[in-house]
Parts: sequence; structure tokens; C-alpha cells
Amino acid sequence: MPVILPGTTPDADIYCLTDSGLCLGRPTVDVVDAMLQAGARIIQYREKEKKAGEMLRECLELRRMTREAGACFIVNDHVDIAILCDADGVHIGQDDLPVGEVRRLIGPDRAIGLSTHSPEQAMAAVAAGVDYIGVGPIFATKTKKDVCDPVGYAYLDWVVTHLDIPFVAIGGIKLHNIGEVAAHGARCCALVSEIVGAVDIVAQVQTVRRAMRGVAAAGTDSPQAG
Ligand code: 3NM
Repeated sequence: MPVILPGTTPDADIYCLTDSGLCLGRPTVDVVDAMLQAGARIIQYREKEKKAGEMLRECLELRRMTREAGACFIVNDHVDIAILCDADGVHIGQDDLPVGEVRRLIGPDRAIGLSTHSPEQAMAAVAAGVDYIGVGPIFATKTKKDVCDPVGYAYLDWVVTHLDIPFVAIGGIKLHNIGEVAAHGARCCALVSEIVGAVDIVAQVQTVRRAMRGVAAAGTDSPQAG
């Protein structure tokens, strides 16, 4: 299936990630099922503590579910699992394998997303041929270990102004600030704790999507990525 890359569709939308440490003990499959029911169309499997066999089993099931829902499925870090479950893409960080080597493994038809935290990293990511970048952390977050200090709107604004590549704003994005992030030009926002930690995930995804789309529908003429 062609990958619906963040930022390539006219509608603003959210990018949902899994995190079994934050999801109040609910099975990851149920969490993603709720996200899909609520209309989320980009799901990233991001699990830092699980064993490879369990991750593969979950990813095979999530791949089936996302395909049925017409959603894009991205696997964090694990190129091998992304290939084995036929994910639409893999998301890597600055300390992972070089983009060129990941491309050799996953081929031209799967997307590569790379987390970036500065204009230098973003330019290097574009030069290396990634399909989209993560832009963050916009705000302070406890969800990602060892991440740098918040980059705030300065880096987001730089990306909006200077790059054409699709991007996902991430880090500390919540219902109360997503409107402002969207108003700065983010067409796609990733949220972890705000979604997986909600008691009612379906309602939360719907509310957050509405909050983001309300701003996007009001429209700004600022240049958009993708
Ligand atoms: N990547 P929350 S920040 C997974 O800046 C991740 O690259 C980041 O979690 C980056 O929405 C982050 O709970 C965690 O703040 C985002």
C-alpha cells in the first residue's frame, strides 16, 4: 500500500504511538484498536522493553489491523521486525543505523522516518534520503529517555520555513497545546502519553483530532511541509 506520509495529505492529523508502560496495563492490540476506531490513520509501534518475539507477534497483528483500517503502520527502531511484518516504514533515531544502510535493508517502497532535534540534523536527514522527519521535542517530555532539552517553536518554525519534507511534530504535545503547534504550521502531530494514558482512548483521539483540525481548518498561509 502506498504510504500516507505525515504531511502529504491536505488534512492535518495526529500520529499515534504505542507505549505499553504508559497505557494503564491495557494490551497494545486493544490500545491500537481504539486509536483506529477513533479514526487515527498513522500508527507507530514503539516498545522499548519487550522481547523481539513478542514484538514480532504484536506487529503482525497490528499490521493486519492497520491494513484493514487503511492506516499506515510504522515500526520504531527494529528494521528486521518492520520487514518481517511488512510495515509501511521504520522510524529511527540519531544513534541508530545510518539511513543509507536502513534503506538497503528495507528497500525503496517502505518509508524511513528519522527523529531530528536541530536544523543541522534535519538537513542531514534530507540529504540522506529519509521520507519524513520527527521534529522535537517541542515541549518537555518524560516519555523519551535521554532526549535533548525542548527545542520549542524555534526549530519547528525553522522546519516550516525551510524544508519541504513531511514532518511530525513531537514531544509534550497535549490537547491544550496542539492547536498552537498546528498554528505554527505542523500538519502532523505525534502524541504518546496524552493518548495512551487516557482512560477513554477513543474519545481522546477524537477530541485531539478535532482540536488540531479546527485550527488547521481555520487555515494559515504559512508554508507547509510536504
Ligand atoms: N520522540 P509524549 S519526544 C518518542 O523529540 C519521542 O524525537 C521525541 O512523548 C523526539 O507525547 C518523544 O508523551 C516522546 O511527550 C513523546
